[in-house]
Amino acid sequence: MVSTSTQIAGFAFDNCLMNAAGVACMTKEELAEVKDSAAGTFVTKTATLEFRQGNPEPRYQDVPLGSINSMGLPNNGLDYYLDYLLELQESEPNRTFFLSLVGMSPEETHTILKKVQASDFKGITELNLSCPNVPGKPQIAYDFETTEKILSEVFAYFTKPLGIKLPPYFDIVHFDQAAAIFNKYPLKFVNCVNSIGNGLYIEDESVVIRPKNGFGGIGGQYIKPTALANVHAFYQRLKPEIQIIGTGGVLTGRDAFEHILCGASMVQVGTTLHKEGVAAFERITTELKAIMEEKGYENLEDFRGKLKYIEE
Ligand code: RRO
Repeated sequence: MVSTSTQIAGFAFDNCLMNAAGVACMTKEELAEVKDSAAGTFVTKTATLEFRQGNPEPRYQDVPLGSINSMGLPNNGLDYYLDYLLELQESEPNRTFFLSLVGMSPEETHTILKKVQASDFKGITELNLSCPNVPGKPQIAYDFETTEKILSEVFAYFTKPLGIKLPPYFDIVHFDQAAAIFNKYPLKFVNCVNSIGNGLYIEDESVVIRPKNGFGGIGGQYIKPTALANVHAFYQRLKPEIQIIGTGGVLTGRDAFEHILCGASMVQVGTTLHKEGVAAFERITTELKAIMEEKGYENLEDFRGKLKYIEE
């Protein structure tokens, strides 16, 4: 019997596939649909302290090789997601879910994390350090000084399981510098990667999304090689207590297999989930299990991180 079960931060999940934050997770209804699908768990849309309308539409476009978005952090506010997660803790006490969040400023991030710390929330928190789409707000994790300051302040009071969502990095020195910072803190995971920020997609003579004159985060097939490189670079550099969640370009079981081979303990599906709906989880799981069966792997530990190099 082949199993795709996994663990993150000591919590067990019966499948390693889940949604990527931003897709199918804005409302309780969408979250319930992911929860009741073949996915192992869900993560909420990144929550800010208060409700946000986000950027003007059109702000998300599926395109043949992926997607482009400039949503601008629309969400229902922390309490909406936290209340739902607290309800689920009662009705589904044997499952663990992820809460994604970030403030519009470091101060707001601390206010939010202190509320989560003070609540009865027993799940996993993902701090989004990589939103590319709020005009005037740079992607936090491209600024190593600010990132380190936030993490050092957060771990002075936050004791619940916490991981971070990262933007893609493109330079070996940046992998080294980022990993050296993350290794100083009791992070449970890093999630690689958010969308590749500020791409431009053109149809005929026009952009396809309204905000920022068409600039937006790129997801889907375009980004798999970058995502795999980030997963593996951090798998090689981070202390073993910090697990990796792999996100980016997962259309098939083969894509999920490659993320795990690069070191991922959980694999998230964004653009494909948007295109195909929650049926994608069952299809990708079936495809992943078929690959594992053919190779004689019974569980993810049999091949996680075991990417082969060409010697000499
Ligand atoms: O809401 C968004 O525009 C958005 C966010 Br917060 C993010 O982290 N990644 C992304 O592609 N879009």
